[in-house]
Amino acid sequence: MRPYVIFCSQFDEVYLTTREQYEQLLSDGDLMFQQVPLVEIDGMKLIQTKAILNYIAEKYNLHGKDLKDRVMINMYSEGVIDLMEMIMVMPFTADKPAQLQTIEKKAKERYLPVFEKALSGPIYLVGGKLSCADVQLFECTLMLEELFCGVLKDFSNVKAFQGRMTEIPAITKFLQPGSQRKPKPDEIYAKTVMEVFNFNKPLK
Ligand SMILES: N[C@@H](CCC(=O)N[C@@H](CS)C(=O)NCC(=O)O)C(=O)O
Repeated sequence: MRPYVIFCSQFDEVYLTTREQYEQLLSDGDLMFQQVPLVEIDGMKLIQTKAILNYIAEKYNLHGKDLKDRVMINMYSEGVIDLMEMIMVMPFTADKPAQLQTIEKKAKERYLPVFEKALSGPIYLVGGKLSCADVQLFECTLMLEELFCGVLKDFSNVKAFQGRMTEIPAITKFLQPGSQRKPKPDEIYAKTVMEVFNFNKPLK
C-alpha cells in the first residue's frame, strides 16, 4: 500500500502489508475516518491526503505568496490529483485496456494542454515560484511516461519543465535508484491492497 506513516527529518515510511496491521491502526484510534494515509509530523497524526499536502506545502513555503496564488495552486493541484487518481486506481480496474485508453485521451486532451499553456514562458506554474502544484505535476508526468512512452512529445513546455524539476537537488536525489520513490504498481501490490482493505472485487 502507499505509505501510511511519515516521521520527520527526511521521512520514514511504513507500508501496510497485512490486514492485521490495518486493524491495529484502527484499534489504536489514529484513523479518524478509518482510512490511511496517516502522516506523523510535528507531534501530530494527520489524515486526509489533501489536508496533509496543504500542511506540508504551508510549512515548506510551497503554497504561494498570497491568497490569489494559493487558489491557482490549488486549482492546478486538484487537476493533477484527478489525473493521478485515474492512474492510481488502474491496478484495481477490471478492464485495464479501456481504463488506459481513457487516461491517455484525458491526459492528452484535457490535462496536458492546460499545463502546456501555463508553462509557455513561466518556469513554474504559479507566481514564478516553486509550489506543491509543480511537484505534483512533475510526479504526474513521470507516472504518465511510465504508462505511455513519448506521451509528452507534443507538450514541449511540460517536457522542459520536467527537465528543470529533475535538477532540483532534493528531486535529483529522489530519482536515484534505491530512493523512496514508489515503483510502478505490480500485481503483488494490487493483491496486497485488496487483502488489507477487504476489497473483494475489482472496480468497474
Ligand atoms: N479522502 C481520503 C481517502 C483515503 C482512502 O480512500 N484511503 C483508502 C486507502 S488508499 C482506505 O484507507 N480505505 C479503507 C476503507 O475505506 O475502508 C484521502 O484522500 O486521504
